[in-house]
Amino acid sequence: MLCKQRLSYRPNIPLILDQWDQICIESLSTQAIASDLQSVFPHTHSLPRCRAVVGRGQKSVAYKVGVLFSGGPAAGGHNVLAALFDALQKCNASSQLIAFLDGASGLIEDRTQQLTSQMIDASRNQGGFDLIGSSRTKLDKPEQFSAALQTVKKHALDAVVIIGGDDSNTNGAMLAEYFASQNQKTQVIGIPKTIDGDLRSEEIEISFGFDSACKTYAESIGNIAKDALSSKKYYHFIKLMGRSASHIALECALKTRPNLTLIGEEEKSLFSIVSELADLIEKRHQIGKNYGVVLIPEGLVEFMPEIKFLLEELSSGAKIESLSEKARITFQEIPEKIQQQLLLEKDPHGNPQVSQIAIEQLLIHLVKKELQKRKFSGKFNAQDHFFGYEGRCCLPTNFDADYCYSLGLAAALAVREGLTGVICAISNLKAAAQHWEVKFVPAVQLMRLEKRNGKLKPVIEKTLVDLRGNSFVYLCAHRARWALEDHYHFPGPIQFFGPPELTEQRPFILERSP
Ligand code: FBP
Repeated sequence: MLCKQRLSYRPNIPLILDQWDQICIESLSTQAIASDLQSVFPHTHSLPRCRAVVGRGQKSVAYKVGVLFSGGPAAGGHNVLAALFDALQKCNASSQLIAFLDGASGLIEDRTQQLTSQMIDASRNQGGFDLIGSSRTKLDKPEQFSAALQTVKKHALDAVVIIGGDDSNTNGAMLAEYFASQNQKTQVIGIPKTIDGDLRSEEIEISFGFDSACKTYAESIGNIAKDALSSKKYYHFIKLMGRSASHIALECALKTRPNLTLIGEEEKSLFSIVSELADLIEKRHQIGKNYGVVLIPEGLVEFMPEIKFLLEELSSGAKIESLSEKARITFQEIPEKIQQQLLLEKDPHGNPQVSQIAIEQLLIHLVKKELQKRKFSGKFNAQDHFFGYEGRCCLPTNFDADYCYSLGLAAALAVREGLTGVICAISNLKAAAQHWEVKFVPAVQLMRLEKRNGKLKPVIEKTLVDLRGNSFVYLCAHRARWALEDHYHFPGPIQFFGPPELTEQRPFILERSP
């Protein structure tokens, strides 16, 4: 019933995008990029940043645009498709929106589906990427680029819109460069998607999906905190998705105020974290509390120096028998099941599969051992949880529904104005949607060379938690109190209808502090 109701929600959009025939693009600055990147992007390294302003733009004609989702789902993706579809139709009723099925593999294997108004209408404001599917296919082999070129030529596409995170927009930048090098006019336009919140820049204030995912997790964390407070018998160790960056854990911490939130970027060692947890449990026991809530970002493993060192040795091909003494000591402390998870292959983009590593269980195991060593006389019963997949395909919040629709319109504008190699950015997101601004950032300006699978590759740099930023500073200022005095917040479910203070709440990551 709710899904059906949501079909008729009309997203709020920036005023500027409402004046379709009176918008044009104004170039802002061109930022010089590092010389090692210039040689990788000889045709696209000097694109300017730009923004939409009132003025006379290009004449709208009929366009043929390809679109694909890439990477993990994030709530709101279908609204990007809906807005693209609507805007292209507005340009000319014979425009076509062609979906590449299952992500970039659909592009290189020429698996397509023309999107119709019935398909679009049935997916407005709905979660998931199921209308056209997604994948983590990495574009880096010459034969993949030439296959993509054949596909866009065959379908005579004016543009390809890639809806994805840092790795997918890296794909986009490479594709834009390749098409330019082949004198192929097809534009490549990116949309910032990922629940992780780590694809950011001055103009890209947040990626879509982050708000819906954090609100979904925060509801469950609040419920668990209420259970902890009611039953008073468990410590809940909750791992949260987010890859390397701890944005999701930090955002959920500010929403729910658990007893302890670990932030990967603090780079604490595994054994100091175990000791901190054991201290917390002892102190709470002394005041009669044998329960609590702990948030753990999944990317913590990548920051703990001992595990980082171990992962580096393992990924450089070292066999268990030939690990250095330092790495072996860490490895031996880890239960066998988790040792196996550390040995998992990296994803196609060279990222460790941190969502598959049960760091929450490892911490429970080591804390138990530590408490035994300390001859702890209280009770320590722990429950482990992992919140990840359930937050990626929920119904988008009003914010994500509006934001995604606006991003889709911005992509259509980029098509009309002939931009390529850019990521669409909607900024001033703290304000009401009417006041949002529309900008375009060349993807290469967010890139650097990074070691992936042992080789230097051009990639969009992940934005990590800023340890001097207001959100983290706020957490630091309050964590000692939250540790012992139970200040849990219980946010409850996402609200779609009702007063704006319930339905329009922005993520703290935008507000900067609660
Ligand atoms: P994207 O970067 O593609 O948006 O994916 C985000 C994410 O949900 C991470 O938080 C998580 O580590 C990963 O996907 C899980 O990947 P998979 O879906 O392949 O298990």
